[in-house]
Amino acid sequence: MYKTRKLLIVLLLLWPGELLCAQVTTYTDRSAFLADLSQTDVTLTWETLSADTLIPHDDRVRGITFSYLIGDEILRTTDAFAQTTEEGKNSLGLTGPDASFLSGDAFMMTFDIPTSFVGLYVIGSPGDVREGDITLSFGGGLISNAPDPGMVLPDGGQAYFLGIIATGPFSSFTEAVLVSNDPTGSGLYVFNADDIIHHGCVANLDDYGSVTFGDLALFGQYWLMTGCEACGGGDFTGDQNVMPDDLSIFITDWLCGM
Ligand SMILES: [Ca+2]
Ligand SMILES: [Ca+2]
Ligand SMILES: [Ca+2]
Repeated sequence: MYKTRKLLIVLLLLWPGELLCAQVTTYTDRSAFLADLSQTDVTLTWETLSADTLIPHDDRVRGITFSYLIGDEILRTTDAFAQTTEEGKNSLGLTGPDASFLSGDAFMMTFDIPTSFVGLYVIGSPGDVREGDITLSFGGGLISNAPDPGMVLPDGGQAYFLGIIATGPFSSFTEAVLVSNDPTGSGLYVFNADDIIHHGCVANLDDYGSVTFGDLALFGQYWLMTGCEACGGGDFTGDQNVMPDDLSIFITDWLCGM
């Protein structure tokens, strides 16, 4: 009996880190990451929110809960910087005067729908972020930023992609953490985060659970509207109209996340 208990304790200690360890592949090249995805991906670009929207600790935005403890600062969207897309306006920063994270800051993301992959951009000022400064951890894997940015933005901002894909029989997880290193403890660089990619449901318009009747009701509010910009998220094709081509995408996504 004693031996059985001991074995059980050892098994629990090993669970899931050793017994169910997923294999992870890490990426600093966004195109290579996207090419390897095997599930539907959604991207939190922050564009459906107004600039300066506050995201308090443990608040949820489009299926991701953000948890952090960064002094008395609060996460917020900001339009102060150039974007990774021409039409983009917002990225994620903090309430401080520079609207950015400071080296040493960290936050955790908890996903409503378990995902086997997470990717995002961190964007620093020209020449500020050095190789390995910022690390994403997910599914038992870690990836830090490369020495050179994957993208240089019109205002000189340098965007570094961090991505992790887990594979194997136990490869879905609900948590990822972004950590920025600051060996001096006094702050070396500032950065923003954007374009958070994870497995999700495009048509999850109420940001809650899976794609069901609540989402259908929201979609219905915008049905056949034209020139409605984000259209409550119901314009999946990006033409600012909610038409049969959007409905077709909604139907494809029906019950996604169940
Ligand atoms: Ca954005
Ligand atoms: Ca939903
Ligand atoms: Ca549309």
